[in-house]
Amino acid sequence: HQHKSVIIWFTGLSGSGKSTLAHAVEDYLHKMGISTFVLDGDNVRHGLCSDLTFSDDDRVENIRRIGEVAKLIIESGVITLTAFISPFKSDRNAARSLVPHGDFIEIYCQCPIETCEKRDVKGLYKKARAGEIPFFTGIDSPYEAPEKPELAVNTHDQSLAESVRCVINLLIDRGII
Ligand code: GGZ
Repeated sequence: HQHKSVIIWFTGLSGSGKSTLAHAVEDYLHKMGISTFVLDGDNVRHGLCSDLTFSDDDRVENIRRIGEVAKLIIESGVITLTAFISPFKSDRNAARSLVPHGDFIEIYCQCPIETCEKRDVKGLYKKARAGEIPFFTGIDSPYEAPEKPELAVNTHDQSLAESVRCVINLLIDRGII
């Protein structure tokens, strides 16, 4: 299947479903015979960025490295999906500016913090509320929501399958797949 290699950049709070959605979109693309790569906390925060904390400066550096790596991967023709909170607008825009116009698809996983906190898959919100994790995004560290993402998916009301459909439709509409 012919495709354009782009960066699909998911942004949103911890627990908003970025990584789940990125992997579900990846599965869909694989079934179409399209090669992809997912960068997320599980493979980046433990390796390439294991020297970084969650201070503002380190988050900036985290996102800078991820943008550069994603750029390298798309040069090999592989669609790259990134799933990081990426809380700062300026960092997301810097990543966007690394690649040609149209090759950066920003997807906002929109979900009220109350829902993320209720899910609390890893128990991190609970720890953050107890003061055990300082500078937790949405609690005592900011999240700057995108103003004009290519797509916003409501992961609170929508099923995973519906969110995947929205992403795939966007890729089709833009002639990427
Ligand atoms: C936010 C934190 C923090 C703090 C650890 N703030 O739900 P998770 O666990 O898997 O997703 C969160 C992940 C965020 O890492 P990112 O690299 O995506 O962040 S950023 O883009 O801001 O650089 C959470 C866990 O790491 N985590 N401490 N203080 N999330």
